[in-house]
Amino acid sequence: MRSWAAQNVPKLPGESIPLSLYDTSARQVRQTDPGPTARIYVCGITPYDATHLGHANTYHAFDLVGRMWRDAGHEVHYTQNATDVDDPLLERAAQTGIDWRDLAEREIELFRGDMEALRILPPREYVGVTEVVGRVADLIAKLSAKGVTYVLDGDVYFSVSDAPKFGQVSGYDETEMTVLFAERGGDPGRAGKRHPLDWLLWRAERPGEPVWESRLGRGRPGWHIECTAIAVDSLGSGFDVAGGGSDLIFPHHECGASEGHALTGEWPFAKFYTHAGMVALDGDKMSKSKGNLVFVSKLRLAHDPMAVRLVLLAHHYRADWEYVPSLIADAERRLATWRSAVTLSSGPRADDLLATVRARLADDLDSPGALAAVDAWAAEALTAGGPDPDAPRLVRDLADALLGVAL
Ligand code: 5CA
Ligand code: ZN
Repeated sequence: MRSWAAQNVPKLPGESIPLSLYDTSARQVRQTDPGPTARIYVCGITPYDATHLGHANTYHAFDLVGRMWRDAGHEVHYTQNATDVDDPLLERAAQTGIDWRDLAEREIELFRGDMEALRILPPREYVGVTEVVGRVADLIAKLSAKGVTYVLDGDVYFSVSDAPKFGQVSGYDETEMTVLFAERGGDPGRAGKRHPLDWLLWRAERPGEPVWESRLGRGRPGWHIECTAIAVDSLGSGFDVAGGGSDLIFPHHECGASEGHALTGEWPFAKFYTHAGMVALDGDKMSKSKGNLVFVSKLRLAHDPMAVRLVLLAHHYRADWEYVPSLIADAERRLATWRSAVTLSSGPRADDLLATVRARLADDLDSPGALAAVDAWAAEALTAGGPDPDAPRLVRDLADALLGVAL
C-alpha cells in the first residue's frame, strides 16, 4: 500500500549516542545494536475507526526510535501492517452498512493524514494484510510441514505444546495468559482444541465473510500470523525491534514470536520486544470498542499538530497516562515559548543542550527529560539572552530532527 509523506530530517553536528530501550522479553533496558540498516516492525491499526491519541502515542514512540537511529547514521528499514480484514472491521462494516473495504480504505487514509500532521516518519513498507493473503497461507503450510499445527473443522491452529519458548516474551503465568487470551481475540473455550491457548492461524470460510482462495482452501488469515509473515518477508529474522502498545504483549507478540521461531529456527525472532503504554480517557483505556476516544484528526484541527506532538512527548512512552484537556493547553504554551526563543537573533550556546537531548532520548526515550532541557534553554534565551547567533538555528534543527517538532 501507499505509505505517507516524509519530511526532510536535518543533520545535526556533534556526537550521536547509541539508543537503549526497554525490552519486554528481557525485562530490562538494553542498548540496541543495529547494523548499518536498523530493522523495525511496528503493529499497525485495525482500520475500523479513526486514529485516537493512544494509537498516536504508540507510533510516536517508535518514531523517536527511528530518529535516534538516523541520528547515529543508520538507515532505517521500517515496516508496518494494516489489519485490513479482521472481525472488528467486519462487525463495524455490518453495523454501519459500509462495505468493509471502503471502511478500511477511508480510515487508513485518515490515519496517513494524522501521521503526516504529527510528523511521524513513514514506514518504508506499509502492508495491508489483504495484499499478502497467499503468502500468509504459504507460511502456514510451512508451519504445518514442521508439524506444529492441526486442523479443527477446516480451521488451522498452532499447537502451543509445540512452542518451546511460549511465555518468554510476556513472562505471564498460565492463568493470566488464559484471561488475556479470551479478552484479546482468542478462543480458549472452543470445543475440540487440544489446548486452550492454541491459536488460530487460518479461518476457513464462513457464510457472509470475505474469503480468499489459497493452498489451504477458502478462508482468511488469523491475526498473529499476519504480522509474523509480513515481518519475516520484509525484514527477515533477528530484526532489531518489534513494537506496539502494551496491549499487544500477550497474546499477539507472544504468539508471533513462537511463529517466527518455528519458521526461522531463530530465537528471539526480534531482538527487542518494545511496548508503549496505554492512553486512557475518563479512567478507561482508550479503545474503539469502548468509544471513549480522543481522535487525532479532531485534535489536530482544533490545535496546532505540533502541540499534539508535544502532549505525547511530555509523557514517557512506557507510562500509562490519561488525557485531560489541560495537557493540550500546556503544550500550546510550551510551543509558543520555544517558537519565541528560536526566532531570537542569538541565544545561549546550545551544544550542551543538543548533548543532553541526545542523552535523554538514548536513555530509553526519556522525552520528558529532553523537553525539560529545551525548556531551560528557551527560558534562559528569553530572559537573559545569549551571545551565540547560531544557537536558535541549532535548537530549531534539534527539535525537528530528534523530537519531530517543527518550530
Ligand atoms: N492491528 C492490530 C495490531 S497488528 C491492532 O492492535 N490495531 S489497533 O488499531 O487496535 O491498535 C493499533 C496500535 O495502537 C497497536 O500497536 C496498539 O497496541 C496501540 N494502541 C491501541 N490502543 C491504545 C491505547 N489506548 N493507548 C496506546 N496505544 C494503543
Ligand atoms: Zn501486529
